[in-house]
Amino acid sequence: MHTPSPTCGHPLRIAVASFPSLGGSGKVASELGRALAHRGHEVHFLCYEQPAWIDAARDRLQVHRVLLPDYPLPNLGAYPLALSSSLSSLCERVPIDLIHLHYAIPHTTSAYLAKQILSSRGLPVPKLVTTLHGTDVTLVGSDPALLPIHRFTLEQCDGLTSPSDYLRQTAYRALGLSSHIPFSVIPNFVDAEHFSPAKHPLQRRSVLSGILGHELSLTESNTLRVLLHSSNFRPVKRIDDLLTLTQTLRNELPVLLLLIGDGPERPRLEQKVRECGLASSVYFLGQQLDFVSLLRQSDVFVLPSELEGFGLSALEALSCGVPVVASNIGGLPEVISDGQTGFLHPVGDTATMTSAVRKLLTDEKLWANMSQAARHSVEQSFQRDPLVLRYEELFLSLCRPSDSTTWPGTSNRRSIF
Ligand code: GMT
Repeated sequence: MHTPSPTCGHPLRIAVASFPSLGGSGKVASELGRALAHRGHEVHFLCYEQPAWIDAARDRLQVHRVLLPDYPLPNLGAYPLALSSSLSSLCERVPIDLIHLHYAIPHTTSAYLAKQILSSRGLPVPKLVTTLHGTDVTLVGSDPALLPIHRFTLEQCDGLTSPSDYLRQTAYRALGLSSHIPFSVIPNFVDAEHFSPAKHPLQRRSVLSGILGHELSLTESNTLRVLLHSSNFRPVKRIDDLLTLTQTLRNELPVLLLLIGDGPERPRLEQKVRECGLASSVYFLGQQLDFVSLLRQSDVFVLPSELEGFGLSALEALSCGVPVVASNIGGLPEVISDGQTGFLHPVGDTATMTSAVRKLLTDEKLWANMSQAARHSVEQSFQRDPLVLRYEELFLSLCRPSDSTTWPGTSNRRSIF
């Protein structure tokens, strides 16, 4: 394996706990961990299964499997406790400077317990930083069943971050967090080189023929209008609104709705599509690790969610030059500029969402302007590298020894490389 030349003068040892599945928080954690490792930091991921986006050797980081007990107690997930044990064991073996938790529940409580274990044994304790992502503040985080432990452990962190100002404000309000904890807003980011607009419009035909299962003529593929949505298929995504919208539009235009992802709502939605006679217009494509080629061939990305802490999937679409029609809620207005990179409408207002999509599908000039503005907004505000540096600065500032000019990793600790 090629050893990276550290581009940061003060390499840290960072442990990351995140969900390994195909959700936005896991994706952000993986991208950030990979980028920090390439900057010369030593990055350890702790997950209960192999994280979907990480190839440890290629990404120059280490993945530690959180081993769950063979005999889990009924109804009591052992993961939070097992993660605590794994974190404290890792910190005993490797002098970890900072633990970064992605999605607070249950990660922050596990890390807090790990810290208690280490300090009870007189061992050095790492700094804790939690990135709140969405429902760990809203639906799950503010649930009275969890609120006391959630608030307490968040307040034990050395730093908090969220990808949107909306989520930061909501965390203070809904969780009643005390204002003394440093809390930064660091927007989510994309690899804008990877998520880039289509360079070869002719690919559209082969991509769409592949999905539909039959050869399309050039004219057919050019006239077909493609809507895309990707999510974890939970009720909060309001995919029914998307079906309503498609049902209206398909009477006017040749429209295809591509649904990427999986989750609890999928079986019900598949049945609804069949019952409504939409099967020839709506395609469930399942989990896709990389669907950039589909994004590039889409005309509009639609995200009618009830709530979004940020809306990473919308950002990926904008980066590919695909305008977004979404709910005017949560962190979405911080990602999508209404009237410029897409259109925002009240949650559940399927009529106005439908007319916004119709406008984009029928007005070529409007689409071209929005597509360009969408890409430009990502280049201006959501590029990976400057935002990774914001995290790095935060981590370095928290780990800088208060009483000396030496840094962890450069003095009395073994060197990383
Ligand atoms: O909060 C969730 O339901 C899951 C979480 C995830 O792991 O994907 O999604 C949240 O984090 C993403 C990454 O920061 C954001 O882009 C999503 O908006 C946010 N989801 C919600 O707030 C519903």
